[in-house]
Parts: sequence; structure tokens; C-alpha cells
Amino acid sequence: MKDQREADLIDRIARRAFVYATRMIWEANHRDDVQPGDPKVGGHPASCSSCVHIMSALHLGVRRPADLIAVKPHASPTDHALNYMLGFMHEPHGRRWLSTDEARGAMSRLRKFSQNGEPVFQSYHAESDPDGNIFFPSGSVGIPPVVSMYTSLAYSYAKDHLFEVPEDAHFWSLMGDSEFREGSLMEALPDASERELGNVTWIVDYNRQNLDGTRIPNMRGLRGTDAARMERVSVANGWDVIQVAHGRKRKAAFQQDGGSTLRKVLEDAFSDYEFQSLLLKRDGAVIRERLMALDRNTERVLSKMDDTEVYGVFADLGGHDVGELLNAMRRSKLDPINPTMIIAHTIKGWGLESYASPGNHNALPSEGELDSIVESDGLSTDAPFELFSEDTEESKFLAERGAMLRAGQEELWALKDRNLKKFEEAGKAGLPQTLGLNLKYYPMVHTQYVWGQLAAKLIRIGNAYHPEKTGEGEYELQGDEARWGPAADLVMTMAPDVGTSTNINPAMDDKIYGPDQHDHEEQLGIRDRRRPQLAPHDEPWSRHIRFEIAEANCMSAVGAFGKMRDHVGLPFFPIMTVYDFFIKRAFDQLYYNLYWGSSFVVIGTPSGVTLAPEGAQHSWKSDIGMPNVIIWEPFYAIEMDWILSETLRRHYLDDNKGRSGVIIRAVTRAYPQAEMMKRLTQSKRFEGQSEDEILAATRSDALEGGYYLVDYRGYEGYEPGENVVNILTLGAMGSEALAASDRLREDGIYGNVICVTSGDLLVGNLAHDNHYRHLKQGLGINADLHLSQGDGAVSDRGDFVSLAGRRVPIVAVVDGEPGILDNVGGIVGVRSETLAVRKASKCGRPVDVFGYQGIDGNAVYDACGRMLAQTAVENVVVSRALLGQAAAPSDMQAEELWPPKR
Ligand SMILES: Cc1ncc(C[n+]2csc(CCOP(=O)(O)OP(=O)(O)O)c2C)c(N)n1
Repeated sequence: MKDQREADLIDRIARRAFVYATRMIWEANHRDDVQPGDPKVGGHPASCSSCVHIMSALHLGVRRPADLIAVKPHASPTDHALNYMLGFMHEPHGRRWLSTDEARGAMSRLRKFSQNGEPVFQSYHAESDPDGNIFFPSGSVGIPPVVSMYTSLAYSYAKDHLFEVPEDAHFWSLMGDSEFREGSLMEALPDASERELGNVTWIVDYNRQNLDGTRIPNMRGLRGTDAARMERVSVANGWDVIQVAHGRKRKAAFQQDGGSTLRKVLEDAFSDYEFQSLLLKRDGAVIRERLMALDRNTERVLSKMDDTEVYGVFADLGGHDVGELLNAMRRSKLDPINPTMIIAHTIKGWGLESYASPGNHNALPSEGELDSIVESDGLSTDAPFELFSEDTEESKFLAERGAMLRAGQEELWALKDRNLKKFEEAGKAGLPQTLGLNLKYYPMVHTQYVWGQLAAKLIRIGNAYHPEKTGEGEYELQGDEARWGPAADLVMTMAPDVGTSTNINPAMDDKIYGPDQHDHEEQLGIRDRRRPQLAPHDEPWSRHIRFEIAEANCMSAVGAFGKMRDHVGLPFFPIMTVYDFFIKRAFDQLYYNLYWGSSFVVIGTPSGVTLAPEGAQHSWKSDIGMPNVIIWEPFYAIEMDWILSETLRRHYLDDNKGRSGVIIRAVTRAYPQAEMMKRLTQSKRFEGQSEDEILAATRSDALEGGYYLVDYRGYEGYEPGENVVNILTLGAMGSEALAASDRLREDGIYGNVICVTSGDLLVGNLAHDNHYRHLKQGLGINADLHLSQGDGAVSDRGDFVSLAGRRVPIVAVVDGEPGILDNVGGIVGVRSETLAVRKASKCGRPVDVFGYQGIDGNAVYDACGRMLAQTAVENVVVSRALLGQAAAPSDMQAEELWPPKR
């Protein structure tokens, strides 16, 4: 009976949550500061109401302080309403608990822009919400539940690697029934059970409706209802399944004579469509007739009920029965190995006039309906967010539970601070600038191979850092390696089935993290020593998380691991290796990671058409202009080392604001590494400097976004405006830029070669923030107009004369879509052309494919000539008063100077 009392109490509070949530949405849609033409605000009262009992059972009966929750986006007001009653609201991103008045104010600010820092709620769960710390952000359906499950994996990993995390965290997700058709969820199902994530529970709000209306799954084709399909698919993927189909009334009826028949009919005979239509019809007589037509034996139980009671039983779904929900959720925590799927049958629009109505997804109640909802719960329309008065059972219960949750949250904050402090202490010695890649061993190498070597080194250092954990006692870290230790200990690699083909075998060998599997190859003596040992285990030296071909899963996982600093103060440094072309498979997940401020690295390799023999469909490389991302593309091996080291350093020191998502693109085309120093030393800027000094300056430029590989400034005969062109090259295109520059030199033209290491830093979002400082001041690329002293002939236009005036043009070359670098001319204010991949590619040798795409040395050479020619025919008009003597304007046509290729 105690259980029933608890359920009844939570049920009453759920009713209040329904009132608050409905009112929140209504207020958001009835503001007095709307401007003509403003978009509609919207909100989803019906969608909130279908899950109000589920979320009430979770927040009020089951959730523990360390639990994290992903909820379907449109239900966020329900969560806020419950947390408001629990007093569980804090300053956005802060730790001070809001007073009741402050929290009450926030309840009227759903979907509002915070003008002066006052707390507001985003439309969907967001980290900046006053209760944002327990929820995964939502908005894009199908992704948060997956991130939630990989956060469970990150906690397990942390525990198995002897870091401090909360012991008892559980990871809950609520999703819509249409949401459960998202491929991302299907993709993740087997992963959760294979990884034995027993602390994961997914709950489907099975209301048989979606945005467009009533869902109409084909019962013939599916061989049953969609709920039965969900059960089968989940069981097939190793999940425990609990159907919460029936409420108390139904269960009582099932106990009676004929009850088992009634149960069978309700569970199996109706299609979702018919069931939903009968719900909407709300006519007990029609339902009785239909039930009896389906099985005459139902009459035995139905005959004891009047039509109203028949309807009551028919509509008594378990997803609105708090007692049933509490039981299911508590049961879901019992299996330590398998995740659980709860399918909670509900009614969309519960408690609203739009009950079960097909158009209710974003229908708003009228003011009259709203007022009666508010008043029916004993509230006045003037003070709709009044809390339960203090002497009520509800109030006492909420106060006690709220205090427990707040205290638990404070312990979590303390745990997080403890962890952060530990890492701060450990990193006091500072982190080195490079991982010390010895280039002598790599005369001719590609960046992908270098990544594999660096990964191996990082993993080796990480494992040697705590020999007592990993058993690698014989190996003691010295010098720079010792300084890398604390950061390397936080590195883990992951890949969606492309680890060995992207050269990270050494990081994988006997280091696959996962539930222990017997090593059959070893036992049978058939181990191929050239291949990594892949049997998983959960020893502290396991560092690689292996994925099937499921880029989206891996992307969600890298984001979840990279968020561990914010959850529990563990600055994990997850690195995902993926074929660059397939990053787009997981753009939505990538965006989620970036939006959420996760810190992670994606190595996109191989990338672009440079992977020429493989290149027909694998070729295109995109610009990813998302906020908070930085994309790097090294050309030489040492750049890979600099970039990765800098990334790790910034991450460890929490110095990566606005760029915490890192993508590093690599290739499998090898280049002679000695060429780099040969070219650098020819720069006048570096005359008399040692190699170390030259490298230090180059590193610094490279980490700002680009460096001069060929720098003719200061050479005799170097005449900007006459014979100079700047060639900006990204990543592997360096070879083509060099070839073009060398050929131009034979024509007496100076083609500077600037290796762009990161478009984002040089001309993208991150450069925009500092007004393109490095491009303009650092590299000195400008739009200076050079007026040349010609033969004295001046074209007369009265008070004005016109002269030849020229700027230094730019040619950019990228192995990827033009957008990666094609704004540079506009930023600098000079004529420019970007050579890029503009066609679907073909297989071939790089030399053929680059030629086909128009990005080879010849194309760069030609573009440079074209740009110089076009620049040469530009005229400037100057007032005679300002002019002493100047050059004659050109009446040449650009085509004459550099005839276009036919
Ligand atoms: C990836 C994605 N696609 C589309 C939407 C827009 N959208 C939001 S809710 C919704 C319908 C959800 O239906 P269901 O999952 O059944 O949840 P319900 O509201 O019915 O409980 C849609 C299409 C979205 N938010 N995310």
C-alpha cells in the first residue's frame, strides 16, 4: 500500500507539472513584445502531456543525483516544471541555487532571449537552462539517447581505468515512437548491449502519433503493432524489454472472468491506427461492439461495465499509471549487463481538448481551456506558478526529495573539482610543444602514417604514466615524455572499422577496450603477429574503442567522452579516426558535439582526391563552417606533430574555447620531408638563423593558421604589383604549389607559397573573430596598391588622370570544395582565384587526378599567370592635384597578357 500511496502522491504532482508546462508554453506564445512579422513561437503541450507521468515517475520516484537524462525535445517544459517544484534550478552554467522567486520568473521565460543574463529556457533542453546540468541537450531527435548511452560507456571506461566517477549513475532516455524510427537509434541498439551497458534505460513514449498526425504503421507488413516490432528489434539486439501497456483499471479487469481474452485482444488485435481512432472517438458503445466482434468472449468481462467504464478501461494505458511506471523503471535497474527498453503506452494530448487528435502536435489550448486547466488544480490564473502550499503532503515530499537531489548534485560538483584539481597539479610541469617525432626516420612519409606513429607514442606514454595501473613497470618516463604523461593518460582512440587501414595498429594492439572476450586466436596458436591483437578486455591499459562501420555511433561516442570534463572533471582526450569522406555520415552528431562544447579530435584520413587510386566516390572534402570547430590540414610530417601537441596542450589546460572540436585531415601521399627545411632556409627572413630557430618561427606561424614555405620577400627584383603572386595552398596541395612556384620563377615571377594549416584560423570563423590578424599582419598579405612609374604618358581626363595600379593577386589551391578557401581574395581585397575540386572524381594516379580536377602544378601556374594578367590591366584614377608623375594606364586586355587555354 505504501507503493500505491507513493504513486498517488506522484500522480497528483504530475497533474501540477502538466498545468505548469501547459501554461509555460501558452505564455511563450502570448507575449506582448512581439514584432510584426516575427516567426511563430510554438510549443508542444500535447507532446508534453503524453509523457508527464513518465517524467514525473522518473524525477520524483527513481532518478538519483548522478543520473543523466535525455528527453525528447518537445517535452522540455515538463522537465522544467518538475525541477521547478523540486527547487532544482541553478544559475545558468553556475552553482548557486535559484530562489523560488527567481525560478518562478524563469518559468515565464520559455524560448525568450535573455537580455540581461536573467535565466531563460531554450525551446529544447539546453546546457544553459537553469536545470541544464542533468539533461543532454535536445533538439535533433535520435541523437541524445545515443550520446547518453556513450556517456554510460565513458563512465565505465573511467571506472575501469581507475579514475573517480560516481558509482551509481544511471542513463535514462525518453524518446517519441516516431523518433524510434531514426537510423541513429537503430545503429546504436546492438552497441549498447554488446558493451554491456546495463545502466542504460530507454523509454519510448508510445502515443501512436507524430508531427504529421496519427502514425499508421502497416500491421500486415510488420506482422503486428509497432510496439511489438519495437520489442522484437530490441530483444534481437540484446535488450531487456518491458511493455507498460496497461494501467490499474485494465489490470483489474484482466483479473475478472473473460479478462485474459480482453487482454489478448487489447494487446494483439488492434492496429495502432484503429486503436488510436477509437481513442479519439471516445464512445464506449462503439468500442464494446468492436471488442466483442474481435472476440465474443470479451463479453464476459464487458457485460459488467457500462459504456463509460468500457471506454475507461480501453483508454487506461500504462504510460499514465505512475505505479506501473515506477515498477518498470525500478526493474530496469536490476540487470547489470543488459540495457532496458521500456515501451510506455500513452495518449498524446492527455488532459487537453486535443486529446488523441491527429493535429495536436503543436496545437495550443485556447485561453479558456488554459484557464480551466489552471483553475482545476486549485491555482489562480493570476498566479499560475504558485507552488503547493507548505503544509501539504506534496510540498513536504518535494522539499525532501529536492534537498536530496541538491545535496547529491553538490557532491558531484565537489567530485568534479577534486578531479580537476588533480589534473591541474599533475600538469604543473607544463606540456611540451612537440611529441618529439624524429624526422630522420621519415625522409618520405605521409601525414596519415605520422598520425599512427604519434598515436602509438601517446598511448605508450599514457600507459607508462601509471605503471601501477597498467603493469608497464619496466618503462620509466623521462624528460618530455614525463611531462606528456598526465595528458597522455587521458587519451583514447576510437575508429569505425578503419583503425588498421589508417595506420593506428600499434595503438590498438592488445588495447581494445570492452567486456572481456577469450582470446581464441592465441589459444589456437593462429595469431598473425603482424596484425593487432583485437580480443577486448577492460584492463587499464586498454585504450582503443573499436566500432563497427557506424560512423555516427563513433561520432556520438567521441563527443560523449569529450564531455567528461564537464560532467565529472575528467578531461578525457578522445581521438576518432575516420575516412574523411565519411565524416559527413555523422554531421548531425558532429554538430551536436560542437554545439554542446565537447572537446574531441577527429582525424579525417585519408582525405580528398589525394587518395587518388581510391578516389572515384571517396573524394569530395567539404568545408565545415560550424561554430566551435577548427579544421587543420598539415602538409609536412612535423606539422602533424605540432598540431596534435598544440591541440592536446590546449585541451588539457582548458584553453580551447570556440575551437574545442578539432578535425585534422591527413593523406596517404608521401612527400619528401627534407624539402621543407630546404625551402624555409631560402627565405631572407631566416638568413643566419639556426634550423631550430627557423622551425620555432614556422611552428608559431603554422599554429596561427599558415606559414611561408617559399618566401621571396626581399629578393632582388621582387616587385609587388609587377611580378609577385601569393599562392595559398592547403595540406597536400603543397607539392603542386611548389611546382607552380618553381615554374613561375623561370618566367621571372615570384610565387610565394603559403602553406595554410587551418582555413578556420586564417580566413574562417576563428579568423573573423580577430579581424584576420594572422593573414593580414602575421603573413603581411594585403591589398596595397602599387603604382608603377611607366613611360610618362598620362591619360588626361581633365582634373583626373588614370594610371596603372596593381595589387598582389592570390591563387589558392585546395583538395576539396572551393568554399574551404575561396573567400580569401575578398578578405584581403585583391583579385584571387581558388582552384578546387569541382567535379566528381575518378580513380588514377595523383598526377592524373590533380590534372583532371584542375588543381595540379600546371593549373596553379596558369591561374597565377591569369591573375597577374588581370591585375596588370587594372587602372586607377587619381586627381591631378595629387599626382606628380606616374605611369601610363594600360589599354591591354588581360587575355593578351595570359591567353586563356582553349
Ligand atoms: C532529426 C529531427 N527531425 C525532425 C524533427 C522535427 N520534429 C520534432 S518532434 C517531431 C515529431 C515527433 O514525433 P514522436 O517522436 O512520435 O514524438 P511525440 O511528440 O509524438 O511524442 C518532429 C518531426 C526534429 N526535431 N529532429
